[in-house]
Amino acid sequence: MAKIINGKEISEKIRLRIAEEVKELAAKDIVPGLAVILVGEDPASQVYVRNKKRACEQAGIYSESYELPGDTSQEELLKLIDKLNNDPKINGILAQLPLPGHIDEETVINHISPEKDVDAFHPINVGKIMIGNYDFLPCTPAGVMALLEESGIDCAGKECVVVGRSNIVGKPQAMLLLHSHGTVTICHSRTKNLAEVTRRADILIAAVGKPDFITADMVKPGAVVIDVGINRKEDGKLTGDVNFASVEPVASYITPVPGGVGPMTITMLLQNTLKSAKKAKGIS
Ligand code: L34
Repeated sequence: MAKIINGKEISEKIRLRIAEEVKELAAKDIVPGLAVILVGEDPASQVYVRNKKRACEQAGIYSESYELPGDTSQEELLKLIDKLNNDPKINGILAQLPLPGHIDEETVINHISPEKDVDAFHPINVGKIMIGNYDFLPCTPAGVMALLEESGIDCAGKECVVVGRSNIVGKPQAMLLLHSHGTVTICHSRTKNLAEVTRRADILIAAVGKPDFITADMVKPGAVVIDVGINRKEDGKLTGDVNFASVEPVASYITPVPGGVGPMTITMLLQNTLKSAKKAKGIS
């Protein structure tokens, strides 16, 4: 029987700390501001953006959201980003991914000022993370590290296996585990004998985007299993990349979906926005 890592509860605890710090800043007339841009009407993205707005309100962070039609041109989007890059009320800018097919995500990400890149997707921030001297950490991998830390799980010397190699999760996740002194392996669709590799993991991070991809036979007894996947089943219910029912009895710790990594992604976004606001005012 695994201990369930409650991401919602841990999130609430961290968000309270953030809200307190935001309140202290308010006394100095400093209000952190976040701009969230959503292009198109993807229902899942709409939910995440709504959750982000609400989380800002609850933490006392000013937020603006731009919900643009799906046929918005790349040029218009870049113009909006220019405006936000130059707006002193705004400390963080986030373009919710995925963007519609006619817009080049890399161009958009590169257009956001690195100082306001609270997703940490800009190549400057990616490079800083690689070196280990960074301002922002990408929200989802940072959320995973916070879950481990808050659960008292130390990565030093452990076999950490990340399944998935995306720029948003897999690659930066591996780097953060390395910074925490884990022995890190990244697996992907070309990995041979995947189950053999995942069974070595003391800490297994699933970020593949395929429901029920990780099954009990792929997990070492006593492993910590973190499920980054958010997949929507035909009945509309959310499910992770881990087959929870079969893996839970084998693992020592496991995160649920929903209520695991998802809320932490948003919490780390608040943290990055706060950090950016402080940096803009010369407060460290
Ligand atoms: N630019 N695009 C950008 N930044 C991000 O950090 C994201 N991500 C991912 C998708 N695109 C992005 C998110 O915000 C995934 N993601 C995200 C954020 C929040 C939640 C899930 C994904 C979340 O709130 N999850 C809840 C359930 C929500 C529901 O009911 O659908 C949970 O408990 O997991």
